[in-house]
Amino acid sequence: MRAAAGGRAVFHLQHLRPRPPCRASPAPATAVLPHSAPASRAYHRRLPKGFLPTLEPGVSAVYLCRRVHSTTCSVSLDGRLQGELDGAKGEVRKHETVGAFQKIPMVMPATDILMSAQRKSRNVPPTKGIANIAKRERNKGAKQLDALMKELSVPLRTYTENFPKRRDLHPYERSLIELTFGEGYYEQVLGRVDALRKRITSVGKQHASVCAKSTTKREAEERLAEGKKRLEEAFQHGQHAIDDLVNVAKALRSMPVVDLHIPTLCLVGSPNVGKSSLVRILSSGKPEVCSYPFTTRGILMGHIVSNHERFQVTDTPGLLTRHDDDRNNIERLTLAVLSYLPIAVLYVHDLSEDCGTSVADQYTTYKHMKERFGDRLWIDVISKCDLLGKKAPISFDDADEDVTQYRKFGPEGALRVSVQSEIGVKELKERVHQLLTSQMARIKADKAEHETQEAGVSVPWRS
Ligand SMILES: Nc1nc2c(ncn2[C@@H]2O[C@H](COP(=O)(O)OP(=O)(O)OP(=O)(O)O)[C@@H](O)[C@H]2O)c(=O)[nH]1
Ligand SMILES: [Mg+2]
Repeated sequence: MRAAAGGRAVFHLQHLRPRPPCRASPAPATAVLPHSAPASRAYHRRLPKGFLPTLEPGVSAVYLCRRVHSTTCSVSLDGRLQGELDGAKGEVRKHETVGAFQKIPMVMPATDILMSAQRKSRNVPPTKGIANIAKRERNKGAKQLDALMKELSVPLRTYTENFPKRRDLHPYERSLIELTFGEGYYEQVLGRVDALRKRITSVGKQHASVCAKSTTKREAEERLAEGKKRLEEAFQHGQHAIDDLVNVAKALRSMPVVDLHIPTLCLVGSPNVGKSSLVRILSSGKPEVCSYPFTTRGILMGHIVSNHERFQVTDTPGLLTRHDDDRNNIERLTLAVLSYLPIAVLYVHDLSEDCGTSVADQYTTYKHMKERFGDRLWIDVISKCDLLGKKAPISFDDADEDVTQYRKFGPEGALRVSVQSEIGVKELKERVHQLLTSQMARIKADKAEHETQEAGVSVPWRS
């Protein structure tokens, strides 16, 4: 069931309504956290309950990041859609970039920050030339407390300043944050880190000032010890916020990176229809393939390299037949890809119903997706065609003539493919290549149009 090829996805921008994390999904999101190593378990220990891994199990985050690290680029989004997104806030940003998660700072674990701060502050000497013992001691105490306060608070300031603000992120990355951690969690963690920084600064200043007023050597020593104790207590009291930030940073850094300038093929369809099996034969991506729905619970990027051309392929979680408002966060990841990235769609239909979703339900979901994202370049694939016609014919009494047609032939122009029997695979690869080449042309045209607009030159054929 495994093979290789490559592809890319391009995304468009449409409305994706934010919702709090849904726990009524077919299985708890936390049940499929990537990797089972103890380190991995520790890493996820403090992630929020609604945490949803966007990285496929078994896929190396490091591999993905290293591979596409240099692909961060700027992209101009469709003006209307970007306007829709930003209009409400009165902000109009014409340029959006992806790749912010690969630039977030490394966060030191709280215990390391504390140990380093204690070591450095301990070695701070008094100002040279103070002959009076009491004055020298209080000078040293105040300086050491000031140093401890700074060593504890400066890293926290660096984090809060250098983690991207959600409003500055590409809409795709914004939705990844929301769907992965749950609404507001990211800001909440950064807020707690900032609150800790303020508390440390306040406690440190207060005790340094008290120490500086000591009248004897002994008093200065006692006030220094007391100040250190209070600072350490304040830090330890709030250090969970830093540990949470460590986990947020790790999760964000391991998210698959997409290059918006490379054509991307996005596989979409109901659960268990064979999307991941197709990703395996089309690209370098190796998503898990299993005989139950929602095997794929996150976004996975694979690549196709052919004749010096590079394409991206993204596997997505299956879509159930229901209203978008009722979708769980796993399904919403698929909508985020479709909504915000410039992708071409490969829609997978399983007319054998081996997937467990009826043909009628698959048709309903397909129609909805086609209405919503029909402006994308698109291929329909009927999967598992080795299973078609194997069962004794059953007469269906479809209420809708369109469903009857769909049951027999699938959507117009659909390709019949079987990964298992290798039927239609060559033709599929050719069609995918054509599609992605057309997508490349679209990307170039959009880029040229954007550059023309940037230069302030009117485009006569568009006016
Ligand atoms: N007979 C047959 N089975 C297939 C074919 N392609 C995939 N399958 C089987 O269908 C099941 C689902 O395949 P996946 O590729 O995991 O399907 P998916 O759409 O990615 O599933 P989710 O990620 O759960 O939405 C697996 O048991 C596959 O072995 C095919 O061409 N023929
Ligand atoms: Mg899958």
